[in-house]
Amino acid sequence: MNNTYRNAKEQYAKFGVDTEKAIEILDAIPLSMHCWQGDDVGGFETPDAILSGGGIQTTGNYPGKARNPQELRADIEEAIKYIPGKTRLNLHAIYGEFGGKKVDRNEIEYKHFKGWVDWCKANNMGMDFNPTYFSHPKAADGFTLSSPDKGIRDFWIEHGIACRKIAEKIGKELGATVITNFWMPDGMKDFPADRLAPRERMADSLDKIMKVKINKKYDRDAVECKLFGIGSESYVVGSHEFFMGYAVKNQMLLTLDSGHFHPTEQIADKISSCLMFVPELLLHVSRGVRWDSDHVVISDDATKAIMQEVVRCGAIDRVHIGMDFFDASINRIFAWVVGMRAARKCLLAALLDPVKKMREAEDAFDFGSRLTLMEETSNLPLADVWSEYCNRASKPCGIKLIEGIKKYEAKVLSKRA
Ligand code: RNT
Ligand code: ZN
Repeated sequence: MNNTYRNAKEQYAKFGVDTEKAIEILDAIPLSMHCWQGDDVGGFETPDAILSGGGIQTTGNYPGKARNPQELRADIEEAIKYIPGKTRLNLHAIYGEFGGKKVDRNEIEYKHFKGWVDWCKANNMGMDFNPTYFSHPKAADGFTLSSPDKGIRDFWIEHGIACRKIAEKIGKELGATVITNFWMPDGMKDFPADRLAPRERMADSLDKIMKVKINKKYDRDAVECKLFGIGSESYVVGSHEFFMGYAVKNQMLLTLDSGHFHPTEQIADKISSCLMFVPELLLHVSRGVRWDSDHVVISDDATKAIMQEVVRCGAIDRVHIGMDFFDASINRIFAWVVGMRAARKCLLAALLDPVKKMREAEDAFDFGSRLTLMEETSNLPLADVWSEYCNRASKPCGIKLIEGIKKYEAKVLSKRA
């Protein structure tokens, strides 16, 4: 324990906060790292899926993106050298290993993901899963599970069922629960003449997917809402109200993505309300700049507020935290590392808040003391606690981190055509 940390520990203790306890809790909280930052949401289908039809978009073409599962795994291994704490892998269905063959989305099986499971086992990582309802000819019209065409709906229903079965088997193999997240891009660019029918079809399709019995010990399903996307500005079938209702009705997980609401609306305030009516939540921590742009997460106010709510609701066990950003304009390892570290740093900040004292003041209607506590603790030496935590986890900080990743870039990434 060095002097800087000892000093920080004393300063927090004055507010009744135990930094050791905070570090211990922090280290056990899993964060799910999304595979799709590594190759700009491309995946490994044959022929390559081109990011499209999804109302999502990557921008930038920084060299060195992963071109196959081996490269993606090597890159994730590199990123993890700089990411402290428990990291899970969040995989999309298009990232299966299809052996150069065309395997359509409704035909995928566990065997296509076995390589990932073995790798996760070897790296002591849990796994999460996502059906891929975009970048596919049958999603090109902008509709999948809510399509007016029964053939299209049936195809995507089969995909959803296949994914739940794969996730269940992954969970069984890993001996740990997989969270499977359903996000469908379905929506319209311009004002619809019928907002109801697509929603009825979406609910009906999801019912058919969820009807298939899956062991909840190994797989639990989440539905992700969204306000708008590129090409679905006027109407998204799976809106917040739609999926909040669907999740409450079916007692499944609701996914809140920080980029999926009005640009000035934040998800932090929604967490406590949603937790009252759904069993668990999945978070997609992202950073929208003026729109759902999926910038790399940083320790900004919005992210801090999200983590505060998770901690203050006492909901660490009921809120699964996943990342969802994809910046193709910078070295992708930096993107992962910065985003994952920022999310965890915000969690640490939340765990170091003098919540007990603030609540005592609040219950006594002493809002002046509450505000003062917030402000006076806002610049306590969080960085020193963070460095101590990273040291203990043998993860470099600061300049060393930049140097390390740059070395990998020179040695590995820059050699990729
Ligand atoms: C899109 C959703 C969704 C995707 C990933 C790739 O707006 O946020 O979660 O980003 O599934
Ligand atoms: Zn998301």
